[in-house]
Amino acid sequence: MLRYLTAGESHGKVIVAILEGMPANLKVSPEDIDQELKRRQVGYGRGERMSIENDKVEVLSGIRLGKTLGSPIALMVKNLDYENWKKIMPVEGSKSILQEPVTALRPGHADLTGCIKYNQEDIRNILERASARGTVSLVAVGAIAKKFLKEFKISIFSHVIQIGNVKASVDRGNYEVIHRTADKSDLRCADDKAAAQMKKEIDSAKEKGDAVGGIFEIIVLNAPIGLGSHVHPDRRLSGKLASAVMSIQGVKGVEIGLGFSVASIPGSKAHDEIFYENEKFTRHTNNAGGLEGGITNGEPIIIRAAIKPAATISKPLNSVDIATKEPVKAHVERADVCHVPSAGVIAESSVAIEIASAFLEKYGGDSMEEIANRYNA
Ligand code: EPS
Repeated sequence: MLRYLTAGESHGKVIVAILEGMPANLKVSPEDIDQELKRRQVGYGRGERMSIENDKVEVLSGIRLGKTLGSPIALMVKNLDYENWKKIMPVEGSKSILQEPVTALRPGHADLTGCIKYNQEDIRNILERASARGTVSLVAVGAIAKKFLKEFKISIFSHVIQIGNVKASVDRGNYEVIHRTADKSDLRCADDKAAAQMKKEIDSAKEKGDAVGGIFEIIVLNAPIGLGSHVHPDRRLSGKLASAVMSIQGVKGVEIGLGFSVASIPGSKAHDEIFYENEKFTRHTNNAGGLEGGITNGEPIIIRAAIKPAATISKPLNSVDIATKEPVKAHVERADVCHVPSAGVIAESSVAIEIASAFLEKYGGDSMEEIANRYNA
C-alpha cells in the first residue's frame, strides 16, 4: 500500500526518500518530520558525528499548503558533514585524487560480504551505504506514517530496556508513564535508576575502546482489531513487522509479546484468556503482544529487538587486509559507542510504516476523508 525508496551515502551530499501511496489531505509540516529526526539524533553514547549534524528535512514534492496531495512525497536531508568529505566522496574524478582506500575489514560490518558481493576493493564503497546514517530517510518517511496513524489515535513509542548487562524494570500497567519518562531520558529508558547504571556501562565500554549493544521495545497503542491477515504468509502483519525491525542496521533478534520466553511455559499460561466485558472482547493479559494469527487483536502491539554493539570499535579486532590478504587490525574510524536509543526511534518508524500500510489495506481510500468514513463505519 505504502511504498518508499531511499538513497544516500553516510558522508555523501544528501539523504533522500520518496514515499508513494500516502492519501491526500493529511496535514504534515516539515516541523513534524524534523521533530522525529531530532529524536533519532539524541542518545547517550552517540559519537562526534551527532554534534556536526542537525538533521532538517526539505520537502521537495507531494505536500502543498501543509497537506499531502496524494502524489509521491520527496524528502531530502543534507549531510552537513559532507563539507569535510568532499574530497573523499566526489561523484566524478579518478582514484588518484582520493584518500587511501580502506582495506582493513571490520568483523561484524558489511565490509567483507559487501566487497565480495559488489566486487569492490575499497571498503568505503560498501560502508558508506551500510552505515546507520541511512536511517535518516526511514525516520523521515516514518514521521509521515506516524502523522497518518495519529489521525486515527494510533500512537507508537519506544523505550530502552537493556544496555549491556543492565536491565530496566518498568511498570507495564502504565504505558503513558513509560512513554513520558522514556522521552525525557537521554537513554530513552523509563527506569531512571537503571539508566544511571546503563550510562556507567557505556562509559566503561568507551574507556576500554569497546562498544555496547542492548534491547529496546516498541509499543503501538490503539491499533484496531483486524490489521494483517492469517490467510497467507506474506499477509501476516507479525511477519512484516519482524522483517521491518530485523532490517534495521545491527538488529540481531526480534520478538513479539512474550517472544522467546513463550517456549518455556505451558499453553495454559501462554495464551491470553478471552472475556466479554462492556460489550467488547477483552483480555487481562497480553502475552501475544497484540497479534494473533498474524492479525492485530486490539491489544497493544509489543515488539522487542536486540541490537549488537557497533562493529567499529577503537580497540580493533584481528582481521585481514582485503587487498594483501595479510593479517591486520580492523579499520577504525569515528563511531558511536552505543546507539540503542536511536535504534528504538528508527524502529518506531519501520513499525509505523508497516502499520500505516496495513491500515490503508483495510480502510484504504484516496483522501483522508474517504478513509475516515470507512474507518468510522
Ligand atoms: C555509523 C558511524 C558513525 C555514526 C553513524 C553510523 O558515523 P561517522 O562514521 O560519520 O562517525 O554516527 O550514524 C550517523 C551518522 C547517524 O546519523 O545516525 C556507522 O558506521 O554505521
